Amino acid sequence: AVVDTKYKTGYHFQPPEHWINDPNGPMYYNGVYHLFYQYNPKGAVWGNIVWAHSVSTDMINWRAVDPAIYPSKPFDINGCWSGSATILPGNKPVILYTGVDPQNQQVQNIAFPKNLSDPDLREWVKPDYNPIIAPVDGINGSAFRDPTTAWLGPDRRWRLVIGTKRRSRGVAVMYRSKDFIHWVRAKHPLHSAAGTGMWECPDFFPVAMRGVRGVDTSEYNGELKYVFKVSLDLTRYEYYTIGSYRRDLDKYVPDGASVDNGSGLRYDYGNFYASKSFFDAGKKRRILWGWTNESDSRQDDIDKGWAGIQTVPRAVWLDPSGKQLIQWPIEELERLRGRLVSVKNKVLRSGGLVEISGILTSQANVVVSFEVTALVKAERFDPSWSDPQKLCERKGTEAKGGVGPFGLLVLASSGKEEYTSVFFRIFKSPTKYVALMCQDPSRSSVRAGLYKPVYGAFVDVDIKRNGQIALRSLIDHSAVESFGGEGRVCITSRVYPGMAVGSNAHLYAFNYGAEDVRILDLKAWEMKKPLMNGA
Ligand code: DQQ
Repeated sequence: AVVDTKYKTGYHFQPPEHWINDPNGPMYYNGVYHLFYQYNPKGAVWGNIVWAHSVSTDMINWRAVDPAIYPSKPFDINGCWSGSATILPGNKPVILYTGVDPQNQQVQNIAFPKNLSDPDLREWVKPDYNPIIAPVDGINGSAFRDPTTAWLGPDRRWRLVIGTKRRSRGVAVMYRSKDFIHWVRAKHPLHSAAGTGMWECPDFFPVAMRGVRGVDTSEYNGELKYVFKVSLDLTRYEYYTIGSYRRDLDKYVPDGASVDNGSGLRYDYGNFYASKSFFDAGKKRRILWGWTNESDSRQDDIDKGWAGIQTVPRAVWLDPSGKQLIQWPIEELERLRGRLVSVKNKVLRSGGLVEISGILTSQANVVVSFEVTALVKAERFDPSWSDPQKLCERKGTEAKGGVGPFGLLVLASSGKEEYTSVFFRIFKSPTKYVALMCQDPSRSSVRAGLYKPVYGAFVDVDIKRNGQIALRSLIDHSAVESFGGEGRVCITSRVYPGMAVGSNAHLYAFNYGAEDVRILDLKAWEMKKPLMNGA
């Protein structure tokens, strides 16, 4: 098949061709990172799903090996869907995944590496005693999938959860096992929430209360908080809460700092779904992978011969406030930084626009810190503005403000017919200042027929403290992955410029607010292309 490379990303994970979706079973084993993912070996639309498999020593350069798990037995003949890896004591990896059986029932299967001394763990064995967990006793067999990484309890029993629903209630049904093969359903789910619909790809893991260090899923001590995340197939958004894990009840209890439903906290307020984390025992950090779908049409995907990427792997840890997570691209990504341009201490006057030139900006990484010199002209924040995405829709790039919009225009054509904007606005409420971050692709392409949602989120920064707010954007041809407030808010978009392609893509810093803003420090690097699965 011929693959149209015009919009292919350079350093975001993807295979040379065809459809991909969820990241599966990410793990670290003997110095090698493994990423499996949902893959259609026959085309650029969802279907024929297998677990494709890639290996890496830095999570940036990837080598493709043969698919690890593919339909071959009754227990997975209609699809090998999402799942997770667990490293068992004695350093033995195992995979649990959802198989779709001849009756189209979703069942849970186990697979083991055939040869533990193969560093790539290329071959996986699916024992004939599969499935190991079936949808019985009232569980809906068409809504029963995506087993988590298992964790060990003080009673030496393993636990895992599987996403399901009861009517419109999302449920993380829990199972326990002594031997990892025989699983018994717990009377009570680990967690559930009314009105959210089906829970896909649940994830449950501990985070340290202080510091950036990651924690193994089975670790247990008094200094931990827990994160519970689900993907909602109704809205195609994810949300997470922070809480505690009541071992006595085997229940997760959210702290209540954010709401426990689809309007809650998100890892990414943009195009990001079916995410999964794992503990990197090599560098002692927790890593998050997420899938970013295309925003062009199904026919566009078929025509270009590929669809879907994974976001750049992000390290995740608890914000010192304890109320949310912080995410940051893994440090290994910085090895791809090439030519650099920088701007220091430059005032962006009201209405100002500065081009950042001298490098190729279609595959780049921009890091900028802005200083808001005065807040007097900040617009009043209306407390009824509870939905930041709507606020970003109403107050787009062009809408003049008091403090902001200021930020970046990326993948812009020289005449500004096309651009994607990433920006902040600062509002004043009676008690505090409110920072809004928006990513707006509505002018990203002159082409018709594209999905161009405006995304937004409030950034929990204290702008009054030193007037500073930071932005980092990973620009990669058709992907814009942005981190606001040092990783407090992430927003990923897919864009398909018609003109702002390759060396015709420009980068600008802008300020369309009434108040001046200063660029304290801006650095933009061209990004090199890593080895990407042979593409
Ligand atoms: N994708 C998989 C399912 C999962 C969904 C199938 C989430 O296991 O629930 O490709 O995107």
